[in-house]
Amino acid sequence: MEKLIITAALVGAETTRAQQPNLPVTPEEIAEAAHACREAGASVCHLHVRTDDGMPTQDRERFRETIAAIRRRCDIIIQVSTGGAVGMSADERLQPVSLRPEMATLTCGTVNFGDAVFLNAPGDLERFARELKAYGVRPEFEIFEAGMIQNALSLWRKGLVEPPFHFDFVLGVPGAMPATPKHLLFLTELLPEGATWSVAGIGRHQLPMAALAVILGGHARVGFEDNIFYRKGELAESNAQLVARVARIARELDRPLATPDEARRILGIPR
Ligand code: KMH
Ligand code: ZN
Repeated sequence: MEKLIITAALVGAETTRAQQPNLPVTPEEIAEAAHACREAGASVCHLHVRTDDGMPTQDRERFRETIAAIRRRCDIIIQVSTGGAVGMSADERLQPVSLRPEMATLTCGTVNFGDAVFLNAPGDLERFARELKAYGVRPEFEIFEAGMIQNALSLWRKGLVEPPFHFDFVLGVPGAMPATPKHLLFLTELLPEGATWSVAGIGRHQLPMAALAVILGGHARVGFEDNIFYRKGELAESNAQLVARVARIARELDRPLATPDEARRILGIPR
């Protein structure tokens, strides 16, 4: 079994300060949070950014500033979001890719997302894949439903993405695939040979999904993007507190944590 990669999803586009007072928002706050998560055992940072008034934005300059602030503090793989927020155009969402981060997300289809629709039309998938390829950015395929794995493989058949492939199962979004062991196992069985996977359980599903990933040989994503609570009725103090708990579980289960360089090797990211 490979070492465990913990991804810290620090900010997201939906979580607000009103819901989680410790949500990092400014570039400096996000960089502080990334550093604390690295110290706690994370090797990847899934990155969204916000405007000064806390609204989600895909502004390239805001990403540039935030990435520089993270780089000043620590070495961690930076994975920019190309999902952005529901309703953003493809042009808007793609902005941070030209900064040539090590990784970016690539959502592999359209899905109901609470009361909204997260639109990812077939033509957009191809465009996102082309753009990532052009800038030498490794994709992480975001999988909200089983059929999205087939969409990722179809990009492969068209020569738009190259192995090794890394998939992230986002489970427990209202309107999409539930976060149960059965659904997770089903998804892992659909992956092509040699692919790696992580799981992001939404809300109360974050902890059990992360624990399952540790046991099954997958990788785990935690953080305020997906869950703001430490336990029922108790807000988490920080993103790092959520990372530290998964790191403790992994140690107890004898699954060592990957450093950023080890994660680069596992994910096929050139150093
Ligand atoms: N905010 C969601 C609509 C990603 O980062 O690539 C999309 C999302 C996925 O967060
Ligand atoms: Zn995201």
